[in-house]
Amino acid sequence: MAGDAGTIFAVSSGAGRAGIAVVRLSGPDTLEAVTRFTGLTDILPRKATRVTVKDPESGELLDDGLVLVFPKPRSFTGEDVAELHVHGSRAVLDDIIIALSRQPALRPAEAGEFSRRAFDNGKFDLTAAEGLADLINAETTAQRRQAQRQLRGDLAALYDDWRDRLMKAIALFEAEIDFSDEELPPGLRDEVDSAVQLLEAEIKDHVADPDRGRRVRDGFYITVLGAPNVGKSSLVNRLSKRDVAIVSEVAGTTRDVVEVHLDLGGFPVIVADTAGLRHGSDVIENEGIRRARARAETSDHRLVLFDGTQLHDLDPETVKLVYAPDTVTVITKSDLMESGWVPPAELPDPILVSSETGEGIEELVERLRLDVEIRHGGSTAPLLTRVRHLVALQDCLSGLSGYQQAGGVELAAEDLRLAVRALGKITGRVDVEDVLDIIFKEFCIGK
Ligand SMILES: Nc1nc2c(ncn2[C@@H]2O[C@H](COP(=O)(O)OP(=O)(O)OP(=O)(O)O)[C@@H](O)[C@H]2O)c(=O)[nH]1
Ligand SMILES: [Mg+2]
Repeated sequence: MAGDAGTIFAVSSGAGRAGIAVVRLSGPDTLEAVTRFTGLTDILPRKATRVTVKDPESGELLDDGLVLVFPKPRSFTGEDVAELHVHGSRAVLDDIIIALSRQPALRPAEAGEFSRRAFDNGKFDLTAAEGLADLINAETTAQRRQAQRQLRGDLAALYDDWRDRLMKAIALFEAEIDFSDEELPPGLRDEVDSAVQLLEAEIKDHVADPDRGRRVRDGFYITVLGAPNVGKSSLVNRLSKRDVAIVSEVAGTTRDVVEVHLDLGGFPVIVADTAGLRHGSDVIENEGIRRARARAETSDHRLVLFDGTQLHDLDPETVKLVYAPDTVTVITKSDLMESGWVPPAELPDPILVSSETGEGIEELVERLRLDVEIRHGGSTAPLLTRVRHLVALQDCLSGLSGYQQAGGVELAAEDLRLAVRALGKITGRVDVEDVLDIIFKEFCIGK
């Protein structure tokens, strides 16, 4: 990212035709540029003002619309910001962008540059910046909620609280080193020890299931498994309300893993259709079966399908699969089944569906949604959402355990500093040394 300040501009609304599009500017020459394009000075901050947008060179009318100005520091980036709301056509936007580009003081923004400036100006911490990116990419309700919590600063508050407590522990500990030959309140070391232990327990709890937040962010994986011809592809098509996978009466139709992305009651899921499990007849099919099994193992949930017209002839290998955790047993083709059928004893708690008539599909979706919700924990506690955070928290934990095992006080202090630095890296807000300075200044021990 080019670090130079300058004044940047970009179309901030989405691609394609739209009623309205927003062109945003940020930087020291923003207000001057607005004047050049609209002829207006002293525009009321944060109030929509009707304007005509003209090419400053040719004087040609480019469009009419609204302008909003946000003088620094009360803006998204912390700099002077303006938004031009114009008609969202390619022609209008292209001509405005070309005219803006001709201004020597302005240049097009790079990807993420507005947010980068907001971060540099202390508008938010790194986790909030990541939350904003997630919110922009959110496709389901659960993704939106998680991203908004992170953007709001829930995650930062958690990590900042841990960092503050660790800072205090360090300050106490350093005091003990510095004043070891003088009178010190008794029990100082015990206080540090118990603070570190408590912190360690809380962080360990937070990282215990690092995939929970990740699943909401990236999606839950569900694999559809079963013998050839049981109706796996038909079910995936029914669930996605589209014809994504080829369906035929030929056993062994599906060869590869076919993925569909769905919104399941607000949760993002990735359903994988797979090759029918059998002792395959050719090399390609065998590879498909290997992939099916591999995908099933790494999935969050599995659906194991059995053909309702073939329940007298269950494949023992497939039956074994239903006893894996997070697995739902599904009996297919209910429209072809005789009334009075009895569910086989080997299949626990099956859901009966027909991809032909849609029977049982709602029940299946509800069951999956509940399973996903249980796995997600339904918790509102901030969740770990990124590997970056996990790595830093693991560094922090190794610092804390290093402290507990350290031979001498110098080493122990270094371990604590390592732990606090790792936490600081997650939010990226404050330089660790700065905070240490503040804490030491506030630390009244007569020094
Ligand atoms: N009547 C009825 N037929 C179904 C239903 N589900 C699937 N079928 C039929 O069963 C046959 C096999 O369906 P597929 O969805 O291709 O089965 P599959 O499990 O994906 O098969 P492979 O990819 O070969 O492993 C097709 O002829 C479907 O039309 C159902 O609910 N009712
Ligand atoms: Mg198939």
